[in-house]
Amino acid sequence: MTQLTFPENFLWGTATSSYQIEGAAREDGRGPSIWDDFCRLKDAIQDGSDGSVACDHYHRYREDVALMKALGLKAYRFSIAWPRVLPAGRGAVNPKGIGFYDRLVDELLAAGIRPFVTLYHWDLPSALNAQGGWTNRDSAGWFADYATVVVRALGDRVKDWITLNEPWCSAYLGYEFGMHAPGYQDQALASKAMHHLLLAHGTALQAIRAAGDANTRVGITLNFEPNLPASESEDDRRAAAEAFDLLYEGFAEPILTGAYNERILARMVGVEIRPGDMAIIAGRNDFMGVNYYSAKLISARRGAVYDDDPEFTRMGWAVRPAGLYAILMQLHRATRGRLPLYITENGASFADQVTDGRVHDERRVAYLRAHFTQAHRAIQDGVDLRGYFVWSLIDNFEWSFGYQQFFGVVRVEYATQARIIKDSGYYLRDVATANAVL
Ligand code: IFM
Repeated sequence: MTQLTFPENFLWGTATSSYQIEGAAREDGRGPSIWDDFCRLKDAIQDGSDGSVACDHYHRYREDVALMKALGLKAYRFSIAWPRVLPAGRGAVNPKGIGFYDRLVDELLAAGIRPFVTLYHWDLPSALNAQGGWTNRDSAGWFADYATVVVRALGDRVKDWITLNEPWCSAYLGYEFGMHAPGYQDQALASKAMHHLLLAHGTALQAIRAAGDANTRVGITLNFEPNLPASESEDDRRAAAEAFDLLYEGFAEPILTGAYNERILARMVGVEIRPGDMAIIAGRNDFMGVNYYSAKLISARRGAVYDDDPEFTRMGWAVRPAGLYAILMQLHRATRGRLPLYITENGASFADQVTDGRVHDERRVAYLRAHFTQAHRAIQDGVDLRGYFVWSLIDNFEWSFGYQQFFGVVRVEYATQARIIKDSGYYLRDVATANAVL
């Protein structure tokens, strides 16, 4: 059997985010975030939980870094809680807040693990939400100022920065569908949030470069759900190519081309796009982060097809590894291969069982193997893919699903906070060590 080997220096890692794992929500001067507020709303979270304790990573980060080291991982993507650093969102810096990330970065570097830091993974300070949050155009400046504070504090050791995680979720789940914080249901608010998030990304690109050094690299992480043809027929292929894709057209396209297309402009309500905005949004990125979990199947005759799949995860997402190859190739073509890519999230939630102290999560292992294989195929076809971060290092707070979804390659026993490496964790260790799909 031919071994599918990845390029030398390919980075294998895992990803997490602050609100989902840290806990310590009221400790050491952390200010409240929109997720603290949202979790208190009736029925907002399926199991009535919140992230106030989560995986207690704030106190157990050394143990978690040791786990990554034991798994042979060379990179870790985590996010900074804005309200830990700037409790009111702007103004006074909380030294204890930045101190936590300072220690975390040192711990990672001592373990030989390269930090990839996301500046915004959804925990907006409540004080800024009171001023309109992302619907306020000033949010771009607030975000750039916050980014400057963090890069000045950590930029001597952190070289890889991600501005925003999945701005589609912040804008649409947060402001139009009401499923995420701050929980609004208003198309105009979502349109404004979308434009301001993109503007915040572009403004922060400049701020991060100004605060960093010549080795600073900065990009954005977007989530994708590409359209795949339901069959190889010409009609289905055309239908898939022509079908609307808000995730790509609304976010990747303006960043890569500096323009919103007609379909996006037609959906925007009440947004003021000022001269110069699009040039800021299309500022130079050093890389793009790709979050991939599933794809849409499009049939010319039936439209979007939901019932043809062999397998769904516990989230109800169809397992479609070919979509990962498709989006990597689409981005490769759109950037003429000039923009390095990282898979900044990919993984699956399944119901795990502990048997004699082990978690035999063979479905997650199969999911990862199938997706690693597609990533390898894309590299063979010319994609400049530099690394792969599995979502997630540990089971954690899955937003409106609470603690009922399990994405970790390490299980968390929430009653004791004990960590148990799942078979998928050992599999990832073996893949990372061999630098090949096994
Ligand atoms: O847990 C989330 C993460 O915060 C963002 N991307 C998708 C993951 C799974 O839903």
